[in-house]
Amino acid sequence: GGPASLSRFRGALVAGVLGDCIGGEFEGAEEVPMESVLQHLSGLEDETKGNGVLEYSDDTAMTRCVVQSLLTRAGFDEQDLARRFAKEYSTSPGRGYGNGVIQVLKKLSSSQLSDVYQPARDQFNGRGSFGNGGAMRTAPFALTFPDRADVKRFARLGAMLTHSCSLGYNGAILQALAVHFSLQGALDLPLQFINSLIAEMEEVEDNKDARNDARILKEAEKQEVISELGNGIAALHSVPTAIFCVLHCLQPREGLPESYGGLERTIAYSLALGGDTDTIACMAGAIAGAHYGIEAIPQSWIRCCEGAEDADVNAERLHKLYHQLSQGG
Ligand code: F2R
Ligand code: MG
Ligand code: MG
Repeated sequence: GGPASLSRFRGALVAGVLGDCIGGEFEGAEEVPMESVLQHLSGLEDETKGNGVLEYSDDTAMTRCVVQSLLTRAGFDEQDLARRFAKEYSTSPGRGYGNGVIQVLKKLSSSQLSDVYQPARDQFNGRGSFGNGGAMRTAPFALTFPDRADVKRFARLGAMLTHSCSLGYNGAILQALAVHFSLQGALDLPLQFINSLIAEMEEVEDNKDARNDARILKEAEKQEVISELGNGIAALHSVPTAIFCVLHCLQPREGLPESYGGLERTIAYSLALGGDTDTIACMAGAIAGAHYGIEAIPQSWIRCCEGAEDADVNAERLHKLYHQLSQGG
């Protein structure tokens, strides 16, 4: 499809869900042989192997909250989104949330709360979270707002409800911009795509907070979080990885079946990296889906992932809202 076509919207939202559901199998594994990935993926095509439904995790649970909030409010509303995050967590706490963010979600459900951004600011002794939880749920901002300044502004605010460290919310901006550019067809010229992202992020990070937080991460790295960072739970160590997966898989790759198209290659490659596989595949899936469109996604994968059909229906609604907003309506 052309820039901002319905197919790209559906591709982005559905492939994000698939990345999460399919990637959950390997989350936290240090090493994932490509053979295991291909076996897992071919199992999805063979319903007789009885994979059943692959459940989505926090990545999709929170993305769904963002989608529902944007659609219901016809734009960004931090109070509404905070309420939805809190309600979703209290209804289904077992979706594999990050250990820190659980405290924020519990505080967000308090009726006494006067500032919805405060619980996030209190995280990690006031430093805020640098996890990739803001980035993993940010694609709907790119699928709602045609204007790039709005994508950046609302991706940032949406992430800051749980991630007040600049590394966390800037990771969300980077991921949203990657989906935004991909939606416009920018991956047809990969070098230009990367240069556009770099130029945007240089502007976003040209401030004291961003420079200071980069030092905090270095300090934290030396201490206790080194293993998590190695597993890619930090936005800084997973959003660029997701973008790399998409770029790397634009061409056929050795070790991946020739029958695979670019989207299947991207998901398979993301999983084979190990570490935070559900989240990296979710983010790479959203970018790749915005590039290749819904037609590139195997039907058999859609059938076995919880929430994939809902995402398809919601993509159509977001597509409508996006085009209304682009006409100033
Ligand atoms: N959490 C997971 N997977 C691991 C286990 C799942 C669960 N316990 C189970 O077994 O079912 N996956 C999901 O979490 C990631 C997104 O996390 P998010 O939302 O960013 O959470 P949080 O807690 O804010 O940050 C994650 C961890 O990063 C470290 N960290 C962050 N900021 C820090 C700081 N300023 N100083 C030190 N450490 C910091 C902490 O270890 C946090 O717990 C996704 O992978 C999602 O799929
Ligand atoms: Mg998850
Ligand atoms: Mg994860």
